[in-house]
Amino acid sequence: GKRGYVVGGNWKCNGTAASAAALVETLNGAGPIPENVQVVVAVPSVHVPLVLGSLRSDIEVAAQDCGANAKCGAFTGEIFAGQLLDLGVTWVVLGHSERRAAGESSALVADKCAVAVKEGLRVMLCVGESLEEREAGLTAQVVASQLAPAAKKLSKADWGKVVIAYEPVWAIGTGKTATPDMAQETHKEIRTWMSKNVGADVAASIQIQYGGSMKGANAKGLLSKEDIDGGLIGGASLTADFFNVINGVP
Ligand code: 3PY
Repeated sequence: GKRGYVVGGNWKCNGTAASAAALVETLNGAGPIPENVQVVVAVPSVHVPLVLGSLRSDIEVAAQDCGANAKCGAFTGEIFAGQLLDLGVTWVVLGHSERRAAGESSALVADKCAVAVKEGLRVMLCVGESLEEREAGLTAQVVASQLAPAAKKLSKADWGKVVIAYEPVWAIGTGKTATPDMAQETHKEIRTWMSKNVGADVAASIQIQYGGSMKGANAKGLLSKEDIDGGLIGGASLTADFFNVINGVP
C-alpha cells in the first residue's frame, strides 16, 4: 500500500494486571515489525501505565475511549484526552460499535474526535453497519451518516491525525469476516465519500483499517486490497497471532 499500514490491537475490556504483563512479554518477544506498518495496542485504561512502562518502543499505546470534555474538571468517570497524552498515550479508539451500542451517538463521537485531535492524539475512528442495514442495502448510507458529524467538526489538517476503522458490526466478535471484496467495496465507498465531503487530498491519504474478526489466517487477503490500509484486531490481538496479522501486510 502506498499509504503504509496501521495495525491496531483492541484488547477491549479484557485481562488482569498479570495477563496484561504476560501479553506485553509476548509482544516484546515477537520479532521485528515491518517498516511499512505502524502498530498500536488499545488497552484498558487501568492497564495503560503498566503497558506504557514495559512495552517495546516500536508499538504505540491507545486508549479505547476518551471524554468529550475539552479539559480536566468536574467530569466524574471521564478521561480527558490531555491526561492520556500526559501519560504517553498517543492514540485513542473512538466510536467502537460496542460503545455505539451502549448509546454513543455519532455527534458525541465527533465531539470526542475534535477534542482528541486538538490535544494531539491520533484517532482510530470506527464506523460500520449492522447486518440488518447491510441486508437493506444501507451500508454506504450508514457509514456516511457516521462520518458526517466528524466532517463537520474536523479541519483537513485534523483529518491528518485520523485513521478510519471500518468494522461491520455483524463481523465483530462473531467469527464472520467480510470477504476481502466486500471490505474493499466499502473501503472504496468511504474514500469516495471523504473525497466529496472533505477533500480529494485527504481521501487519497487517509488510512482505512478493516476490523471484524480479523486474524492471522484472513489478514493477507484483506490487506492485499487497494483501499485496505491495516486492521483493527479484536480477539486475535490478545495472542501471538496478532503478529501474524502484522506480518500479513504486502
Ligand atoms: C473485532 O475484531 O472484534 C473488533 O471489534 C476490533 O475492534
